[in-house]
Amino acid sequence: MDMEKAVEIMKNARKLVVLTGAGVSAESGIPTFRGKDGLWKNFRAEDLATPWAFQRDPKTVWEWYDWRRGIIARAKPNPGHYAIKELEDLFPEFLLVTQNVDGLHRRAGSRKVVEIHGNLWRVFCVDCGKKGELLDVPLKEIPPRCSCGGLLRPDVVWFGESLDPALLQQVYDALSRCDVLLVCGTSGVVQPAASFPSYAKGSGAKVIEVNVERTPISTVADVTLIGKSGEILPKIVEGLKKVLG
Ligand code: BJW
Ligand code: ZN
Repeated sequence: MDMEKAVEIMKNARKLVVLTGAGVSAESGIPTFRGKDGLWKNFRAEDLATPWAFQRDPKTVWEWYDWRRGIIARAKPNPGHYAIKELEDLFPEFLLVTQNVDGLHRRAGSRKVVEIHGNLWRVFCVDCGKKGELLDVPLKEIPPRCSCGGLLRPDVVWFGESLDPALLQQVYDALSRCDVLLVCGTSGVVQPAASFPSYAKGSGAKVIEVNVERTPISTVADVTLIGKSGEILPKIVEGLKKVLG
């Protein structure tokens, strides 16, 4: 029923925005932040993903990233990632906005991707600002250092930090133009992404949500499909291909 409604909404759309969160990578074996296995050594994301935690204890913060980088390096994109890549090919105007820093969407072939919280394979130096990639798994030294001697940090957005204004502008432009926003695997509690669904809705878009449980976004969504994104998203693509011929 709900699946048919979702396909019905999407088949008439030309401009699609997809917003993803950690739930989309859960079936690749990557722990979500607020799930039961999201805790690392009893720290919550809110304890580690902050500039203050890094200033106080860069070693612990980097140990957390080293652990996550190990899991992500061994992980593979799942059917949910591949279905989103297929949606990119089905819609004339498309943007994938991801909160995930794991890079799995690109590994699945997605190209029109905006990583609003950064990418955990990129780093920058807190002293000289030099940017680069750091691919060692595990890291050779913790915390890693720049050639200038300064501390390197992951090129991600922590709590209390601003998102890249140019990227955000691109996202709001897409949200205000889109016919449909498809929201997958996010708890909808971290701003500003948590407000994207109501922003899109306010600009006239339909909102479809895919999650294993209801979230604050469900009250805004026109349809909430309850289930795993790796199972639901391929069904949406299949349903769309059928009606689009
Ligand atoms: C499945 C599934 C399956 C599982 N299939 N689904 C306004 C009001 C109040 C506070 C603020 C506000 N504006 C800003 C703030 C402060 C703060 C904030 O939002 N705090 C809240 C917690 C209250 N926001 C910020 O600081 C942001 N900056 C900002 O707004 O700058 C301006 C400003 C600053 C300060 C004050 C005011 C303005 C920056 C936020 C950066 C978030 N960074 C992190 C870490 C990134 C780096 C890293 O990964 O290491 O981003 S935190 C973490 O949460 C990560 C995620 O991207 C983000 C969202 O989590 P996500 O993806 O939703 O994951 P989960 O685990 O929460 O949910 C998983 C979901 O999947 C669940 O719903 C499951 O059910 C589902 N699921 N399996 C489908 N198989
Ligand atoms: Zn440096």
